[in-house]
Amino acid sequence: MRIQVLTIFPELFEPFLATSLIGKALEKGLLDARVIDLRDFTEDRHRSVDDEPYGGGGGMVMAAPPWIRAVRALSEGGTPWRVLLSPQGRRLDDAKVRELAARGDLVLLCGRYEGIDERVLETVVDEEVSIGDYVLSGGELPAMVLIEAMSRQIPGVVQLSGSVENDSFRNGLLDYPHYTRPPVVEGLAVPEVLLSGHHAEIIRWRLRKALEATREKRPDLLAAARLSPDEERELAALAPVEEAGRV
Ligand code: 4FV
Repeated sequence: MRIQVLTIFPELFEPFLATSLIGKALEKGLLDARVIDLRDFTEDRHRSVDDEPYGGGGGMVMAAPPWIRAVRALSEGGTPWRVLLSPQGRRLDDAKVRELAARGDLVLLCGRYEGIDERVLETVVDEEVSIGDYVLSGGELPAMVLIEAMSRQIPGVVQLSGSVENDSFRNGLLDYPHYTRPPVVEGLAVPEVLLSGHHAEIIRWRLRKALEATREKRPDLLAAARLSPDEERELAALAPVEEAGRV
């Protein structure tokens, strides 16, 4: 997977690309990520990237020419999928992460200021993606969120952290609860079944807990989840909602 990031703050990505899973994935060549300074594509001696908005209204807008020059330069010899991180974009979710990861060659545009001149979107952007309905000061953190989420789709990357490949949302459900030593914390014990060694029982308990958590916290996900007959059976066997909460 090749990811080229365009930003006016390349230094923001250094620790992120040098740490943990992403760092190992880059080391092992499982991921090819480069960060390019947009100012390298300016032509004035102040290397300026922003200007006054036509129509007034305060704030500054990022000018189109540096972006168009930069994206075209990064697209030479290939047809990378060009994604602008912006609140106007399609909300990022597990399905969108997989779809973008499957493209394998991406250019991520990280805006700043009030936004980017619309003619950049009309000329060198294939898609806008949002990480959530709130306004940040830049597209850099959303780009990191997307890079981290996509890198977990690369075969062999998740294993680099010794964790297993069963992320939440994979089957459309939230995760089951996790426990580790010590066996008792604040008087709270670990569920017996997890100490039983009965793997089939443990798997069934974890499915029930994932279904319960999803039903309680994200009923929207449960409605959209494609459950197997066995999962449907377990869901039906769960205590009715109002009872479930009662201790
Ligand atoms: C954002 C988001 C986001 C908007 C103006 C950068 C900022 C500034 N990007 N999901 N939410 N971007 O708030 O992706 O240029």
